[in-house]
Order: sequence, then structure tokens, then C-alpha cells
Amino acid sequence: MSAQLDNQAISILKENDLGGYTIPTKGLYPYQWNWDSAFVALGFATFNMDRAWEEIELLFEGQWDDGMVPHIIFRKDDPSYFPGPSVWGTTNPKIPTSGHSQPPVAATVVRRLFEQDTSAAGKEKIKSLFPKLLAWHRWYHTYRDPEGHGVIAIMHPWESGRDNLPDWDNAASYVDISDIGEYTRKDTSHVNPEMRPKKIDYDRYLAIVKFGRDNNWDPKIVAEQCPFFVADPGNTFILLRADRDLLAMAEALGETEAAEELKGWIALTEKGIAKLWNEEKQAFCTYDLRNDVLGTGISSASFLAPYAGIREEKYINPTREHFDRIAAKVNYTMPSYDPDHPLFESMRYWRGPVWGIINYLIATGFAELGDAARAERLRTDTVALIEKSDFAEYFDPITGEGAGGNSFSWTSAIWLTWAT
Ligand code: 2M8
Repeated sequence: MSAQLDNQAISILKENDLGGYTIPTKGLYPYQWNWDSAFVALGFATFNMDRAWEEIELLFEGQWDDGMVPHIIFRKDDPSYFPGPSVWGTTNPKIPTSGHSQPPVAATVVRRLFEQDTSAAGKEKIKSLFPKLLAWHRWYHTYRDPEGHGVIAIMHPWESGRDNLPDWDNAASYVDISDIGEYTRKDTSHVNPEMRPKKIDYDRYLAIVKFGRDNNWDPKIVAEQCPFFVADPGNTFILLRADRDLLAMAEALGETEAAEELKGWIALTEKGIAKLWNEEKQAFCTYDLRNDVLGTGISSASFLAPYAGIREEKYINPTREHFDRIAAKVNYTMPSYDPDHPLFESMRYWRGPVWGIINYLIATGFAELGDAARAERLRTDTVALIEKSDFAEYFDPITGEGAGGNSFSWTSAIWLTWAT
């Protein structure tokens, strides 16, 4: 079974390879996505290291002058996806891109490639990628944490990568949707609409894109005025982890000034996460910085504290308890949203389904904590899901049914690098 699935996963990555960069899946997502490409690089690294580096290098071709690495790189216009480059209206001189970022997993991936590839060429790759990664992290800390709270905000649900998470609903309800005009979605022609965000979500997504476009995607204006600006435990923990990985690379490269800058960000975030801790829920939640509201929902990102290197028992013990509560409730961990919450929906995208990449991140954290049992539960559940339902985009945590797109790149990559 395993060898057959290995071959299938390799074939999917090759089929979705459009020449140096990989699309998440045909039809539904025909462009290069930011964190998808980072995970895909881990998959390629299991059988073709050069191709793994290339995936990351092509992602950074889309980097903006201010350091931001966009969430989509539009290498050629494809009418099967909405919203395409003309809706974003960005002015990046190099390649058309979207106007905001996505979870910064790339530095963590690059560190792994660097450790795997001990060749002289590997050293050259990292030397050229290091300043680009550092600039991106600096952009995040400057513009998505403008007041220095030590937590990272998103300006659009898409920036979290967890698009229709119930935790965005309240903050997004303040976004004025009266001026968005007519539009036609494409996603619901590829996938059952029951597995996708609702119309009200898309109305709000487009209103925020309009805000960005009207303000030339200026990150300073975004920080001051964007109608949606919510601190995300996902991006905060992922960046904290990535800062630590970048610090390890800075030390290996003798980049002392950068190392000091990274240490400052790490110290700030280690303290800042207290702002996301909901004492009553005993969990890490979102924080709506525009409206000053601490969220109450527990999502899969609430379990990323170990991955971020957080070790305080006051955080870790309740995190384990929530894990066990949820694990007892579903057949397959980790649902993207708390199954005890009234807004949980087992098949609707980021409101309940299991995502292989998130399982991989959470399990990495638990394993590093020495918590092999919980890490292994995540891995064996992921294996069981893929064996049952193939390389789907996401899975129902109760039935194990696959959902969204199929022949999905990051599910294949996660299989190759971790689950198999
Ligand atoms: C999903 O998001 C895109 C927008 O970025 C979409 O639905 O159109 C999310 O799952 C996101 O995390 C992912 O990177 C992207 C491509 O797989 O699809």
C-alpha cells in the first residue's frame, strides 16, 4: 500500500508541476500558492533536491520590494480561477501577484532543505535565500504587528490560509460589502458548494480586496485602516517557529546582525502570545485588533504552540487536554474547528475538515515536546485518511471522506515527507 501511494504522490507532484513551480490542483487552483509551494518543496526533497530548491526560488521571484511574499503568483492568466490578477490590481513590476501574504512556513522548510542538502550548491542556495526570508519576516513584524504587541495580524482571511474559519466571522461582519458590484465565482463550479465558503464570505473577501486595491496595497495604510485586522494564532505561531529556524540559519551563516534582530522578534512574540490566550477557554484564540475583541473559538491553530517552541506548562497542559477532548470526539484528528462548537461543519472547508499539512505541523510540535503519542495519533490518522480517500484537499473528521479538490499537491507532499 505504502509503495503504491508513494508512487501516486510522486506522480501528482509531477503532474501539477508547471515547470519549476507547482499548482495545488488542476482546475480549482491553477497558480502558484505561497505555503502550498513550501510544503511541496518538502515533498520534492524526498526524490529531487534540485526541484525542491527551485520551487522555493520561484516563489521568491514574486517577492515585493518591501519584502512581502504574496499568497498567489499569477505566472499566466487562467480564467478557471476567481479572483484573477486584474481583480487584485497589484503593481509588482516583476510578476503579477495577489496583494497580501500567507502563513510564513518557508524559512522552516528552507532550514530542512539546508540540513538535508550538504552540498556546496545547497550552501549557495541558502546564502541567496536568507536575505529574502529575513526581509519577508521583517515585513510581517513591521506591518502585521504595527504596534509591537508580539502577535501577527491578517488583513484578509486568505492571509491566514484558513479562509472561512468561524473565528473570522464576527470581525468580517464589520466589513462594508455595499460597493463590491457583480462577480462570478469559479470555485463552486469545480467543487460542491457545500464544501466551500458561502456567498457572504466571498462578498467580504472581495470588499477587503477592493480596500487593498483602492489603497495600492500600501501595508502602512492597511495596518492603520483595513476594515479587517485580526491577530491570528496560526500566523503568529508559524512566524515564531520560522524566526527560530531563520535564527539557526543566521548563526550557521555567521549573520550576527540578523541574528540579533531575530532574537528581538522571538522575545517579543514569546511574550505577545499572552494576548491570544483566552483564560476562560484555556486556549489560544484570535484577537480582533480593530474592534478589540478576544475570540472564543478553538481551532487547529490553537494546537501550534508546541510547534512554535512554547514550553510553559500553563499553556501546554490545557492544550493537551483540548487535544484529548477533541480526539475522543472524532475518528480522525485534527479537525480545523472544535467539534463541540455550534459553528463546526465537518465538510465545509476550514470550518471542520482535517487538513494533512496542519496535522504535520501540530505533530512536529508534539514530537519535539517529547509527546510521541499525540504526534503519532496525528500521523496514523493522516495515513488512514489518505488510504481511505486518496490525496484529497481535506477530509471529514468523522467519516474520513475526502473533500474539495483531488490529486492535491500538499497532501501528496505531506505523505512523502512525513506520513508514509
Ligand atoms: C485555499 O485558499 C484559496 C485562496 O487563497 C481559495 O480558496 O481560493 C486555502 O486552503 C489556502 O490555504 C490554500 O493555500 C489555497 C491553495 O491550496 O486554497
